Amino acid sequence: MTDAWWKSAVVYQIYPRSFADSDGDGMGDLRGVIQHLDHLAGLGVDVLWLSPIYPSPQDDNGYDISDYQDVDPLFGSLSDFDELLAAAHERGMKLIMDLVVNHSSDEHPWFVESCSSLSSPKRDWYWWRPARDGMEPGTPGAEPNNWGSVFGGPAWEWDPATGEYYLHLFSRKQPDLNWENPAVRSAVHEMMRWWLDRGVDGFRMDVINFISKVPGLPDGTVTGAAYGDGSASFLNGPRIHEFLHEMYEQVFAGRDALLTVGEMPGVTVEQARLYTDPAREEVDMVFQFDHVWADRGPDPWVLQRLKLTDLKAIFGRWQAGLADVGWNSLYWNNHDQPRVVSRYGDDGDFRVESAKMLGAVLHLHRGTPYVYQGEEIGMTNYPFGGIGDFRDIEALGQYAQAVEKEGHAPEDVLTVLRARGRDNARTPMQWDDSPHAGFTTGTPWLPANPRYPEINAARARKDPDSVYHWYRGLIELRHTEPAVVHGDFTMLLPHDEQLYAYTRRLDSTELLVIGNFGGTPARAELPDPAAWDRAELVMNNTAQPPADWVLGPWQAVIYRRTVTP
Ligand code: TEU
Repeated sequence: MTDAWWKSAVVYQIYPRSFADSDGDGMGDLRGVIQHLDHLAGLGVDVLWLSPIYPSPQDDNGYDISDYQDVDPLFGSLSDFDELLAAAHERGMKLIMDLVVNHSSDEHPWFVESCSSLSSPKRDWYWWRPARDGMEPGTPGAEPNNWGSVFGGPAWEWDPATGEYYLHLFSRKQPDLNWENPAVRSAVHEMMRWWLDRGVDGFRMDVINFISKVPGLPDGTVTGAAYGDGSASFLNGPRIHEFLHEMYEQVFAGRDALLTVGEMPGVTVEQARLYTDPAREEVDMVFQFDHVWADRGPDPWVLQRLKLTDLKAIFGRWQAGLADVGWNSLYWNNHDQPRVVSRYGDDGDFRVESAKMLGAVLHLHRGTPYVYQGEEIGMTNYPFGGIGDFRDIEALGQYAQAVEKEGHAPEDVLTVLRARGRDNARTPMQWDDSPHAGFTTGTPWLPANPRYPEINAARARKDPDSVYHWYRGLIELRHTEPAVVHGDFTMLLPHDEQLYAYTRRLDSTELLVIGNFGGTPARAELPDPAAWDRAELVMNNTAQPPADWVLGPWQAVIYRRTVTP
């Protein structure tokens, strides 16, 4: 397994709704993706991950699926999809789908049938429970337990027709599927095989570590928020490894060259070793969240600045923990995260330098890097004003709960949503300097970031010093330098609050990566600087190499040397 193809691969995530609109309805679509494949092939990425394109009421932008085996007309048709898949394959890129099976849409026929009566054969496909003992169903506090949903409000919705509640960890239009029921599992497996038979190359599995629940669904811990935290009953639940191994056997066994990545909020290193140990046949890699929660304080509505030593401790732990078994995925951005250059970099005067530095520091770790659309041109957060500017169900739901139920000041909540809200990632991809950034000829569903005349793909492709060409270089380095893929990782300067430094070593090749996470010069106090005297400077994001190991603002350097024993 050491030679698994995805170890030297880079994945690019497409959020189809915001990528490119081919028909002027303001919404991105599959033909829009086809039109821009050369931008992606030019970047050198190996795999495309498509966020959900299935029929959906779009309550959570497609993460609420009402038919797992079709394409939403918003995005096109199955034949557009086949064309996209063939066009990606022709360019040597694989394509993986988003698998959203912790929950379906409430408009999925399975759920519609499940609602139809207490004795429906599909009743047990979801989590139905009566009201809390002695409480009047449908009244406040009568929910079967105290859990809150991720998007605000209770995790239970009352169904007056059958007199019971159903569980939804996300919106009430996303009822949780009951994985205890073997019929649910085999229906999911069958659907997955159908996509693989069609030619897709794997899956990114949405909140897959939530699928096994403690069936008693006990009350969660009371935290001071409006609802309890039930996560102990569903994060990495009792049967999760069994379910993933069964999925492997039923769906993936005997098929070559696939990629599976489980999105796992709250996963620990110890659990990830189990999930990604090839001998256990579960998933190839997981998305952990520690490094994107590093700037989250105890109060969710108070912004906390990142401490670089925390970030280094997190990555150091993951690199060490998955060194001998399993594999890391590496990401700064996706459709749920704010833009990294605005978050951990400087999106003002040093936008280009800091975007490049962040890219280098991430990509040179051991693991498979993921690039989210727009990251490769250094796209920034959007200047949101009031709550009316947001579209994301999470932002709207959390705002309502925090302001109306918990008494937080609206301005405090807005400050956090502006900095961290998911809509920052979802504004249209900036293609060129024409209206709406060249995303649509119509009215975009979310406005383009006003910085598009300066920050756009056409301009970046023409400029050899752009973030785009830097990312292209990082991807090429991964493809050509085995030490990037397989080298051992050693963190340096763990106590430095400004510089991020580490080495990678494979046989006689050693790489040194240093990134300055600040706008002032800083000197790297390397343990053995003389060893690097004659090293080759492979990449440098500023005009000058460091003199006497002093890095300029947001500078990043990658050195390579041959180690003589
Ligand atoms: O996200 C899972 C998840 O935990 C998110 O709720 C995330 O922690 C949060 O949004 C950060 O602000 C996945 C999808 O990526 C997300 O888009 C979906 O909304 C969610 O699952 C439900 O399917």
